[in-house]
Amino acid sequence: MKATWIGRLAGGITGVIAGGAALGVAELFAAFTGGAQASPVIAVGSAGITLTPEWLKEVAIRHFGTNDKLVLLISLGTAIGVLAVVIGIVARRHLTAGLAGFGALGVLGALAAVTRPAGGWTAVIPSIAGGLAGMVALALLVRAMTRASLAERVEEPQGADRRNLLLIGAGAVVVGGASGLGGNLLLGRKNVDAARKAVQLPGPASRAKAVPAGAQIRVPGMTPFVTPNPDFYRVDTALTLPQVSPHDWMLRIHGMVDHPVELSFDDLLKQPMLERDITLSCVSNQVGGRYAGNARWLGASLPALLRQAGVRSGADQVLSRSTDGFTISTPIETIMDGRDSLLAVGMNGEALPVAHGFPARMIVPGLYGYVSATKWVVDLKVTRFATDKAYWTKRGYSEQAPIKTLSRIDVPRSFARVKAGRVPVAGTAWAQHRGIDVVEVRVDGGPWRRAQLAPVPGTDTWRQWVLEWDATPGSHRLEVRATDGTGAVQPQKRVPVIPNGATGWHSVAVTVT
Ligand SMILES: Nc1nc2c(c(=O)[nH]1)N[C@H]1C(S)=C(S)[C@@H](COP(=O)(O)O)O[C@H]1N2
Ligand SMILES: [Mo]
Repeated sequence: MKATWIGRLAGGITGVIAGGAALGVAELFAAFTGGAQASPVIAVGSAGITLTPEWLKEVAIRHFGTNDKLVLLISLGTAIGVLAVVIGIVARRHLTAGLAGFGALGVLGALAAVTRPAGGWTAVIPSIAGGLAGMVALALLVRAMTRASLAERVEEPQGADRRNLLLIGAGAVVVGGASGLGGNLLLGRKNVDAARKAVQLPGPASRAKAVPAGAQIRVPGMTPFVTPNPDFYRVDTALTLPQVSPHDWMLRIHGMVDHPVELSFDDLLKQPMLERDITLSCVSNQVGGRYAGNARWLGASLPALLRQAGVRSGADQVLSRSTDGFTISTPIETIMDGRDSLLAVGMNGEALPVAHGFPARMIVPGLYGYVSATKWVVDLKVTRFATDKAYWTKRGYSEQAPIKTLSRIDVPRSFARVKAGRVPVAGTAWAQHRGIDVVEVRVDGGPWRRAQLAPVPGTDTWRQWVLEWDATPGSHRLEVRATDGTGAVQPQKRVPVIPNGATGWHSVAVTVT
């Protein structure tokens, strides 16, 4: 009885060691072929993201925020660990079945890698190599283990067999660890951090309007008017950040155009640069949510680039594509209607952070990110909505998606305890490109009172507001609603994020003592 448990434990350990060797070797091969996207765990994770049903993705984004990928990787790691233990236990009695297990995992990784939009056929190599390494390690370990335990039974001098088993085990650990570390280092060298630091952004041909002094409401805990880059929300389908060197970067503008354009990063920097304050927000943002940020962008005029290419009549869509194959469809009419649509290279005075699309991304004020803000963009196809669909519009989201009016109470926070007396209630409201004209607050369903609005540089950013409240002891519910520049009041009706953005009034409950 005890012996079988020890045997199983040993089997589990061999499985984990062989699995570790497999992953390590795969990582090393990934450094030479296919890159990080082809390493099996990343490839399977990315395939998982693509295959995940929308409702689940929605839940993931909502609950894990930008950590959704970390959660996915940890779950995948755990699943692989459990599978490796099972394979190791099975392999003690049925080596062929164990080998088939690692073979199947290798094939799964290879399939996932080669079906990624950016995966060429070489993307199968890391998973295949890893699978083979796992099989070799497993076979050697199981054979050595069998010999060592046979020796135990016939009570021969067993030192040699034991030593042999330990040596093979240690060897597999060293090979797996070293190739994993080495692969990781080599992949790390492909990071574009150094190239990004070396980028010298040109000065703007057209400066942003000065942000008025009072744009920032001075209330403790209030959201900053300009979101610092490290705090800017991040939403994308990329499991590892695309590392796009500005030296290799090329933008193609093609499709229904008179003169297809090819632009290097240097060419792009030679275009007249516009500097603009624009608030970006995500269609997945819930009422009261944090998937919105405001930055000072620097970029070339997208309409000017499209005019250089000469958009043919009949075209109504720009289908933009990032290096990792993700696509976004944007109405040409919106891009060209006079708003400051940008091919951005700078964010708050520095080159775009890698997480926000280095070296270049689109920004169109007034449209949700999923129909306008392609990061790591390399391709603009001028086309028709009738011909081409994009990543999210294939998955049930709307093609036309102007940002809906939202307002949010930032202080006091929900469930805060405040002292009775004058309490500043402050927050943020946005209706990009239409602007915010009125913000109203009411307490416990009472009459609406107009908040004081902070000045803004234009209609493309969010707007802060504040209202002094005479707080009386007890529990109270504060509600907010905004009116946009067209006179439309933010709808009270709660609608979900799918298919074109949530609506509803934000409220917080506070206790006054
Ligand atoms: N390449 C790429 N670009 C993308 C996305 C993506 O998944 N991949 N997501 C879009 C969505 S849904 C949003 S809301 C914005 C978010 O931009 P941020 O991460 O810089 O805030 O990027 C857009 N651009
Ligand atoms: Mo988004």
